[in-house]
Amino acid sequence: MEILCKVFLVLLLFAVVAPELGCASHNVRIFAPSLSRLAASAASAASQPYRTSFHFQPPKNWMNDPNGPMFYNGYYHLFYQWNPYAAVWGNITWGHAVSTDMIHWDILELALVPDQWYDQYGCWSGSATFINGKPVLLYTGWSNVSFSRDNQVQMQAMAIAANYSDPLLREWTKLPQNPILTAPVGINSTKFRDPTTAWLGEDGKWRMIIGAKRKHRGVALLYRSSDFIQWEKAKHPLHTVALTGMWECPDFYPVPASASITGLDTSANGPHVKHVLKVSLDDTKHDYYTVGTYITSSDSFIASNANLDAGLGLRYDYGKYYASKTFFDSKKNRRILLGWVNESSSELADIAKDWSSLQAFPRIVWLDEEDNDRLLQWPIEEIEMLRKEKFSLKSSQIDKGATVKVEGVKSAQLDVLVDFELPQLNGAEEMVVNTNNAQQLCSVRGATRSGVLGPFGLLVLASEDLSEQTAVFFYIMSNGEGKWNALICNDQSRSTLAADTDKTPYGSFIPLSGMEKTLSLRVLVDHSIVETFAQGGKVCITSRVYPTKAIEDKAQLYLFNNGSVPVHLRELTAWDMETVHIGSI
Ligand code: DQQ
Repeated sequence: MEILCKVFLVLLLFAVVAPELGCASHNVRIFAPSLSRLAASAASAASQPYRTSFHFQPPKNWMNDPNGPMFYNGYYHLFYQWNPYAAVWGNITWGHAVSTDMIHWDILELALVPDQWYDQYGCWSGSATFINGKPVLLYTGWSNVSFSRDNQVQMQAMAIAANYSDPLLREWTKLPQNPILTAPVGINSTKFRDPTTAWLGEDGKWRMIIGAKRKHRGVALLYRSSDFIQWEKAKHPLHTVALTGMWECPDFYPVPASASITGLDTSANGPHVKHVLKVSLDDTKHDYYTVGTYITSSDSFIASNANLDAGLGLRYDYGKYYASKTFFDSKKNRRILLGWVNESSSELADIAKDWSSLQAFPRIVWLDEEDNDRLLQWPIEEIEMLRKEKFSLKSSQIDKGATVKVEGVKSAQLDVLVDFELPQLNGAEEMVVNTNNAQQLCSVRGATRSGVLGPFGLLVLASEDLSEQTAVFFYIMSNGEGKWNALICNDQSRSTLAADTDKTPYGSFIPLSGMEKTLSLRVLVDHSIVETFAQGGKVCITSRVYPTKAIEDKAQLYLFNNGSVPVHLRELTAWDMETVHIGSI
């Protein structure tokens, strides 16, 4: 009977993920916690000041990477690495939530749990691929080879939906052929994980990449398959960069070379297409992306600018943001980026509050037409449905040392947009600028120190007496050779009076041509997260903060300028935001 069942499953996959599956018994849910228990803990968490109002987070426990995001049959699906037992990493399953707008999420049963020999220690990260319109999941199983945790191995496995006519795709069935891949010769079996969404080549074969490392070289191993079950390793990896360490959660996708905001399906290619390779560096826990060309004849990727190659150049986000993943949203023809935002508090604090980590607010991602090596990111437009009361300030001058309160704002959940008129750049302080010293400069120069053209910007989650404040600010610098950069910082060094949190400021540079008329900021504030989108999304910075006084309706918003040159505010608009409740269906 079992053999018949296996044969049946294979035939169904070849028939391209058939709508009705008879053998769903492989997915034994050995430890799905009951939804009523989750709902009860959500209710008791409502009094917690650091739970967010419009960022996705499960009712309790630990969460990390987003997995297999997709749009299918009217629903967005978000899977995520989740520990059903504790607010620390471990026992990793695939949590599953669905939404019609990526704002209002309902949590379903766990999609994948460690119940097979090849994933007994955890169902690690992976992705979703559509085969003839039906999604299948690839993930990494963590197990051992000799019944000892000392012999850990990572293997790739696959699951298909038990019933494709269920738009919620509640139940997933692991293939009897699993594991479909084990580590190849020359790759340490503990450094072989996180299969990407697959794409179709011109030869009709599927391709996917898997993160790995060789010595200290980051590697994106390339595999090809005709049937999605038998995978063959290509002789050469898709890409590799020396000294970047283990590449986790790679992502590889096309973007229109025209810099159109319209997204492309993952298999799209051609002369009007560029490709993006993203790698998550295990050593530093940062996500780096590179724009380049996918050369189909050699199945390889070349960075447009070698200095910005994978792991060396640009990051999606210069704060807390890791293991991100994109997907093509066929509902609105856009590419959506999701990322894991860890805590900055201690593990003990996480255990005490009974949860850890958020998903960043979903972003749309596309090529920057002013600088084709760079991507732009922006919160999805659906956020606007949450805007309530609006506060505005128009055209005013912010003098040296001034702190201007945005009257009426008393909220820890805000969407803030602000445009500053770019001041005369002559006179900007001279500074040696390189990609590595921005964060350091944010600490050294700080929001409170006096400068010339800056620091100026916003104070969010600020208490009335300003003893707690998270500064988001610009600081303009010259390289002494007629070129300028805007240093952009999230400075959480004064974000809380509490000890025991990491308050290191984060930052990056935005190159300025001198022709820009404005410097702009968009900041999403949500109780314990501050997400900054600077200059139309050229640079993003995400921070976690834990104010003790500036909470709920005690949280205020200010503009400030600590530079000697007055700054002109063109316009500020801030909205108080609706609270979204995460449900279960
Ligand atoms: N998280 C997963 C791994 C991945 C890492 C385990 C990245 O698959 O490499 O929870 O955060």
